[in-house]
Amino acid sequence: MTALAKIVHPAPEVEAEPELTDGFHLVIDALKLNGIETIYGVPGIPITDLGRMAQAEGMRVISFRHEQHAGNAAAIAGFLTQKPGICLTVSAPGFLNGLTALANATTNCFPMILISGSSEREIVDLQQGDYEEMDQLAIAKPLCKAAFRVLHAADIGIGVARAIRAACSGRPGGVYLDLPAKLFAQVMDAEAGQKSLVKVIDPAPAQRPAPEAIARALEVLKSAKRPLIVLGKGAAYAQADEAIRSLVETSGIPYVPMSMAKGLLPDTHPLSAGAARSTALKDSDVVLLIGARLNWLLSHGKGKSWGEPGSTKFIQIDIEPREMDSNVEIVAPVVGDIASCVQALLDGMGQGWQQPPSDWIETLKTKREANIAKMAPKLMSNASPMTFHAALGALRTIVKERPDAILVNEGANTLDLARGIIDMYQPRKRLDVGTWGIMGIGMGFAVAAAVETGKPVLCVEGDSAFGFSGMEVETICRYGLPVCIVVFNNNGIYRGTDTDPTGRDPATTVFVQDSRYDKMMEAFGGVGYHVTTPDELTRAVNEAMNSGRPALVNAVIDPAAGSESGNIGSLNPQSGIKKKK
Ligand code: ADP
Ligand code: TZD
Ligand code: MG
Repeated sequence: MTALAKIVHPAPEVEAEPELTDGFHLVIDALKLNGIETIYGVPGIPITDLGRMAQAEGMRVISFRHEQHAGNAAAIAGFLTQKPGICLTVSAPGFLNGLTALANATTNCFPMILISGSSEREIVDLQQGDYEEMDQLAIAKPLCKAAFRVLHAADIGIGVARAIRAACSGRPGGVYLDLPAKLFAQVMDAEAGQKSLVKVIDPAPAQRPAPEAIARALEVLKSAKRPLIVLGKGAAYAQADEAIRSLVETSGIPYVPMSMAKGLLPDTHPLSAGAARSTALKDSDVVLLIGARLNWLLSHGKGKSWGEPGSTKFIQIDIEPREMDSNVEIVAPVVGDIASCVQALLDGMGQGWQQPPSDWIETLKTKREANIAKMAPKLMSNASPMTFHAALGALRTIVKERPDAILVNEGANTLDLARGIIDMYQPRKRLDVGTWGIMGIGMGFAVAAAVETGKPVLCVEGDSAFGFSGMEVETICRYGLPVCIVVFNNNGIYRGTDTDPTGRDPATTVFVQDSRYDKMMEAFGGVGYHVTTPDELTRAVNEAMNSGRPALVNAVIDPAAGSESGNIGSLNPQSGIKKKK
């Protein structure tokens, strides 16, 4: 055929159909492009297909029984990985269920994104009573770090990028992303869609401290006779583990870890003053806070937990400038990211650094050894029913033998005593109730810990605490996760011995006596154990953790052993009315 013939008789051209994409796929593509591989959520209108499609596209989609636990899972995934954990919910009620977790994540400085489907704007804004109608964006705004809504498919890429950057940069926190139902079905050209996506470059940029701030901090630190480092969960989050260890060891300054910073250096480290916490806080003259706020957990940096007013000088490393002077004067604020700040301090110490006076180190060592010796016999009792101490003594040995297991812990006595008794050996292995002291994080944290790290998880749960998220044992069984739950069953909140003075009802703090939480696990195919002595507890937990299968150990604890509110009973208001004799 000649070229001319071609022109004269052109083959009929078939218009190629442009390839299309839609809101569903763009959300999934945007998350995947940013390295987000897991979604925690509960399905329903309008996001059921989003979950299905995400799964089909290779994402891990973990479905829960209640959004609060999916949200808690997302929050702790954020803490563990520095990537925002994603929680996906339906509108109004599902959104509200997830919102508690979003607010808690923000309070704890964990990066998380709550993505909720929402009803039609036109109807919501005219309050015409749509299915699950609620102005979710407005409600979320005051409870999280940032809140965004996307109305056009072409803006999904930017919306997801903004959410990621807001969650991770500076002080991490919770972000709400509102996706109205109509958005998911919007169609656009696939190529244009791909181009609209944004891969967030450097979502948490290093924030290097000013050299003057480092010099000032070192001056104050050098002047100290009784210096102390306090490590908070910000230090654990920062993943600057080697630099932090180096700072402690090079400076020779003793340290106290806050609850979730335990294990950043092993609790058995010679410079750990964890077991001499009261003395360390009270008698220190210079305190270097690293990723720890002077909130209620540190008695606001004043009062009877600390020395005379003005006798303690504070240096604070934090990424959030407004944290400085929040409770007491910070004489040397060091604003920046922990990795950079700690490294700068280390560099500034150089060769000529003087170790702290040895009498201070000795004082803390003596106190620590005395406290440990005083505790030791309590941990060894083999009495039945068990005391908290005896049961925790058994678990302490198990964690020592399995230092890479993740410990999830909530309750009152079960929390406060476990924090003191169970030594941690590795960073980010202790996950607990955090800044709010919130009950209900247990099963959500356990699921995400197992999913994100692949490590075995040991949950030590008060019987009340467990009840807040207990239904998620089905989730744990459904995904076959290596989670061993130990319920410290003392028949109630703090104690199981209260009575209703009128004799009519059970007391407000007690539960059904001698409940068998182990049967809940058996209901879903996991293994249940019922134990009454530390030896039985040890055997059961070891067997469960060796199997790698879901298990629940119902550990019978003396109902009279606990104290009101664990270690924080003093925060309870007391009635001003004197009881009649
Ligand atoms: P804890 O309860 O363990 O005392 P807090 O939650 O009170 O810890 O404090 C954590 C602090 O760490 C927050 O003030 C937060 O701004 C800060 N933070 C979190 N990540 C970083 C980081 N990468 N660099 C600096 N500060 C950080
Ligand atoms: N609700 C929420 C969401 N958080 C809370 N902290 C509380 C209620 C109040 N609360 C505590 O602070 S501890 C606790 C509650 C209900 C339970 C303590 O009982 P437990 O632990 O069985 O978990 P112990 O070992 O019996 O003390
Ligand atoms: Mg209890």
